[in-house]
Amino acid sequence: NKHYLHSKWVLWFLKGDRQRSWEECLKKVAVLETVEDFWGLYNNIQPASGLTWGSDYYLFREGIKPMWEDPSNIKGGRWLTIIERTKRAERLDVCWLELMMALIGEQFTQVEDDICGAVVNVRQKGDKVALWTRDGTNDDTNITIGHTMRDKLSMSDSESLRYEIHKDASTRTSSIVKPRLLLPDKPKR
Ligand code: M7G
Repeated sequence: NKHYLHSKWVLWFLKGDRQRSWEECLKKVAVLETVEDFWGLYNNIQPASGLTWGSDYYLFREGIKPMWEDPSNIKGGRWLTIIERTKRAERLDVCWLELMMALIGEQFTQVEDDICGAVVNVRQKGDKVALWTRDGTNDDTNITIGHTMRDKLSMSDSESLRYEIHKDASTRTSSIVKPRLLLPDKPKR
């Protein structure tokens, strides 16, 4: 008596390795069809906080590769939150788990077709948790998604969420990408 997910999801893992190309480092771990598949996998892999620096997990809808170049991502972007170093122990694994559960539980109702997947980047300079959406110019939908993400991750007002267009990130010359959207919104005056 298994509990089938609304759609299939694929977990990918990337272990940073300067000797190889980014794409060569990206490996498919498992396809998830049921709730039981999800917990069976989750309980048997390292939590994000246990990975070495430069590693990533990606949870994407089956059929969408977790890269900017995929047709579903090419016009898209991401809601990004950077986990403060001092909050790592308390926030990193929780945020990543809550985001994965929101995805497989299709908690982004009405806008689920716009959700491509989620990413956690384990980085010494600050871990990142992000949600990738299909259309970077669809502000209304993306704001709805951003609010849901803030809610699912129980983000406080001091934790900011920024929406970046993948095209801007992939062609960046500096490490700073100007966000298209911000939550909480900048105070208006
Ligand atoms: P990152 O891992 O997203 O963040 O990107 P980081 O800067 O905090 O490590 C690091 C590098 O990985 C990028 O500059 C790209 O060279 C490569 N990379 C990351 N992503 C998500 C992609 C992608 O989708 N496609 C390609 N071709 N390269 C990527």
